[in-house]
Amino acid sequence: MKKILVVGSSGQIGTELVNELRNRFGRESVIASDIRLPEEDNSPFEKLDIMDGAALKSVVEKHEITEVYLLAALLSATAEKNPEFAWKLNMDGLFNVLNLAKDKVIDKIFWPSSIAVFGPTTPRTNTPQFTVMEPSTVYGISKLAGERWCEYYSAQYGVDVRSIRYPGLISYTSLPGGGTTDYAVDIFYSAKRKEKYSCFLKEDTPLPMMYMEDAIRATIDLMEAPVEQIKIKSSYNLAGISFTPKDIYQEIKKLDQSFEIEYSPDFRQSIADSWPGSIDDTRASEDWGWEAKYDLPALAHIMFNNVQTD
Ligand code: NAD
Ligand code: AKB
Repeated sequence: MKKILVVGSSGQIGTELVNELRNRFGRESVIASDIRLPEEDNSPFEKLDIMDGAALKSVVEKHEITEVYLLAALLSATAEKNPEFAWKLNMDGLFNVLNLAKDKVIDKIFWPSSIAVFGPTTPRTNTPQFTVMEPSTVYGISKLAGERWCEYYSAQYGVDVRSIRYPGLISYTSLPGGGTTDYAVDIFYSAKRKEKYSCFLKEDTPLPMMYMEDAIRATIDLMEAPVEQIKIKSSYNLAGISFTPKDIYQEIKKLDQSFEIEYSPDFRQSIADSWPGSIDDTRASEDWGWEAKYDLPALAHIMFNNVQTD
């Protein structure tokens, strides 16, 4: 019987992923876990530090877990402030889970990579699945190393590990956790509070983004696809919408004419400048049928109507 453990369940993705997995497979089949207690009742829940391999194994054995979704990590902006810890968390957590699968304690793993695996020497437009990858952030380096280890564990030990290079994810149920794409969520809170938004990126910085519902559907579709369809064992490119801060500002202004923005780029500008502006996700479409649903107007409309500012 399928029994899922989500590690990092209190974060931006985990909050929505746990809900959707429970809708599909039943509440008791999905165990949430994090070092941070959830804001709302998220039982069944285990307080778990992914860097503690013995504690992870004990939770997995206690609940007879068959699949792990590993979301715990430091994201790009936070990681730059603490590179050594980011490397440790992002890599040790992955090894602890990969080794459980190598030892046949669990059957399947989902581990997210990121557009951060690409770097300044990568073609920026319609970035191909296979291309130059020289990331310049500690976060990107950890994600690229993680991809190589996933492919290695698949080839050497037959581990079934599946991965997506998520673009920046946009959602209203929980706040993002310290990334460079966070501006595209923050901007809606300013708009709803009727405050001028101070954007930490320049107006003409294109980045790949995606509405969370698309990302959750992609994640579960990938995990549920027959194993023979999963041809890429490192991580799949995934595309949703590409836009600049100016594009999203203009979209929100259609919903509130009085909304204003100013641009005050900080250290995150150089991170954004090193990433692609758009992504070619043909292989995800061909191998397991991926197709994005949400465009920029739909995303802006949903976000504007749903962010809670009190
Ligand atoms: P987040 O920061 O919102 O959530 C991460 C969660 O992990 C937090 O709740 C945190 O408390 C928990 N955590 C941190 N250290 C932990 C530890 N030692 N043990 C257990 N839990 C721990 O991040 P997110 O946006 O939900 O991202 C999840 C994953 O998806 C990460 O690997 C991230 O790199 C990847 N990703 C996210 C995006 C995005 O836009 N959100 C894009 C690309 C990739
Ligand atoms: C970040 O900005 O760090 C994340 C990501 C694209 O990986 N949202």
